[in-house]
Amino acid sequence: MENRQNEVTMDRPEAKKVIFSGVQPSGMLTIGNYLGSIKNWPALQDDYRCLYCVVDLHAITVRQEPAELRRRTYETLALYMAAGLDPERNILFVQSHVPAHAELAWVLNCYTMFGELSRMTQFKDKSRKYATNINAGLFTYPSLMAADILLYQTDLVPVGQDQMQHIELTRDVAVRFNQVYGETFRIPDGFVPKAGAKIMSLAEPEKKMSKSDSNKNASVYILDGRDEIVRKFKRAVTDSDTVVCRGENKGGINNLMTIYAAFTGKTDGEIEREFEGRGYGDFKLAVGETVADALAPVQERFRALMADKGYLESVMKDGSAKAFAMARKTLSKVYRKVGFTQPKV
Ligand code: ATP
Ligand code: LTN
Repeated sequence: MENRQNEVTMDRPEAKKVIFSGVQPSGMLTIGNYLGSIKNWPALQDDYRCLYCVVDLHAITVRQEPAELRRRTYETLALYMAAGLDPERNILFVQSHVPAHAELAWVLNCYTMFGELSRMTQFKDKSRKYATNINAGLFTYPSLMAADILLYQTDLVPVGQDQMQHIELTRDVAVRFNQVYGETFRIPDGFVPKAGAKIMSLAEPEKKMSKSDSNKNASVYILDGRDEIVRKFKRAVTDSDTVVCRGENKGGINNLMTIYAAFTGKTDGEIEREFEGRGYGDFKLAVGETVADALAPVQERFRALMADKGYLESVMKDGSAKAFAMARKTLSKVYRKVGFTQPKV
């Protein structure tokens, strides 16, 4: 969808469109995260200016164990690269290393309405899940996400389906700010992958697969071993039917078909024909083995990267310097527009 606001030329020196996305280092990444986000990113690295962030500020909206958060921040960055993102062709960085994210988030908080934030599905879900820790950060999470995106004059935000509501809010806040102060932010579009936009839990197929699910059999993690992956798919909840095809009340099979299609590129018709006359058992085994085969090379690259912390830190440092250079232009424009003093020394 083109939007008219962006037809107004905005001062951006780069010819390429900008892509921004992020993942929270809040747990071990699942195949939901993989199929909904990082697997799709390497294909974009030549045609767009891409920034991928490990959003650690977002992660602390839920209580984290400090040592684990630190380790997962390295792991998430390593997984970005293991999935195929080249740090020379993408800006890979950690959110807390670029203070402009928190600074712009504060300003945007003052242009985001209580009612808008109250309607966010993720906030409602997480308030239920973490009922003893419904903190202000969990509530204003979308303003920080809007800051992430708007700082870089982003055109496109590749995400899983669950994040589209936050992108809509980002657009609304950006339009509101532009209406008051004149063109300041580019209005971004979300973009959801064709296959794998919403992978469901293997244990409760009506719920999305999530890296912070307490039931470890519900999610397949990118770093699970082969036997573990095959075992989890064997145990996946299905239904009492026997035919491998999509259908209402067949949430489990629909999900397995989505996963199989996303990893093999096969259509539903092809999958149905492949498993005609064979039961769910054969299908589950095939899905498990396919996923394990596809993840093996990612895991190997991940292990090599994690063995070299020095290299990961150099990528973080280089990425945050590049991100900061872009972010400060937008932040200083915003500060000027809202009326903050900016003395020239
Ligand atoms: P948490 O459980 O900690 O909230 P999460 O697993 O939902 O985490 P995020 O870090 O919030 O993961 O999301 C990272 C990216 O992965 C986002 O683009 C999100 O849309 C995508 N994503 C997350 N879960 C799924 C899923 N089940 N299917 C497809 N995409 C997903
Ligand atoms: N909220 C997102 C993670 C995220 C993000 C972003 C995604 C934080 N900032 C900016 C895209 C663009 C999530 O996946 N839960």
